[in-house]
Amino acid sequence: MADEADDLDLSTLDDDELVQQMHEDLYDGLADEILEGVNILLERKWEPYRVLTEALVEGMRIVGIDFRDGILFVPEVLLAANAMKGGMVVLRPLLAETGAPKQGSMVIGTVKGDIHDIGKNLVGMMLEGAGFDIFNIGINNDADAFLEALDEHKPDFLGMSALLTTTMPYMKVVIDTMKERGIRDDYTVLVGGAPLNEAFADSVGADAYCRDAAVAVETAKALVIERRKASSAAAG
Ligand code: B1M
Repeated sequence: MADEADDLDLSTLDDDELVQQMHEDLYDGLADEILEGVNILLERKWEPYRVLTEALVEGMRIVGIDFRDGILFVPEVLLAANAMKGGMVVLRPLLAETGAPKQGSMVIGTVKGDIHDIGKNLVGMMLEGAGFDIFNIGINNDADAFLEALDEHKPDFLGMSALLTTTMPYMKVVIDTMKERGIRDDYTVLVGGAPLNEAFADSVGADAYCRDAAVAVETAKALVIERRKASSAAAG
């Protein structure tokens, strides 16, 4: 497939064909082609968010199905992830450039034992675009790393990501450690990741579960408004 893709002039494809081709190129881990496809769609006046969701996230969903079914393996999925990240580098400043008024700040990271970071980075990018300052502390964070980042940046929100059923319980360890140190109520805790749901978020003591990056933005904005109302009511 790589050879065919080498010969193909992506700019000759119509939008649907191009997006379809990008799903195939992502599957094949072709970073240069993904970059080119992203740039072509942007030149065709696609909104950055549409490029992200329809071309990249959808492509990665397809990769995920074949990974689950044992058709793709870790090295191939890593190549796909790297190709996706290359596209995200182009989209990031565009998503962040909305001129949205400052809303608040978030420390965000993936929990201990988990190295998945695409979704977490995407959430960070979308929140930046919505006016949040983001302190992205990366992957494989233990409770001390999260708490150190909270102490350093004093954000409004803590965001935690987990993609594995084996790592998601670690969110409770982080929240319990915050309780032990008497700082739980200083932050609003949002959690997300493919295997999570609302009930899980409740069970670990998070303030909200965010299904995807768009929901993370809506949730964080709504909670900022709620918090402002509560503090102006308290001030009388
Ligand atoms: Co992994 N992996 N992986 N993997 N991988 C999954 C998660 C899996 C579902 C694949 C499958 O079987 N179908 C499966 C988990 C099964 C389970 O536990 N239920 C799995 C597995 C098993 C593994 C390994 C154990 C494989 C192995 O080694 N045998 C291994 C574990 C490594 C580790 O972490 N210790 C592993 C490794 C890898 C790669 C390194 C190859 C690569 C990661 C590269 C990287 O991230 N830099 C990888 C990838 C790419 C995937 C899939 C294919 C794609 C994940 C992704 O990036 N999705 C994934 C299959 C899938 O999810 N369909 C899979 C795109 C992204 C935009 O979506 O991350 O869901 P997502 O993020 C969304 C929402 O979930 C939400 O918003 C995001 C944007 O809309 N969200 C948040 C996420 N975090 C949030 C935080 C928030 C709010 C919302 O905070 C406020």
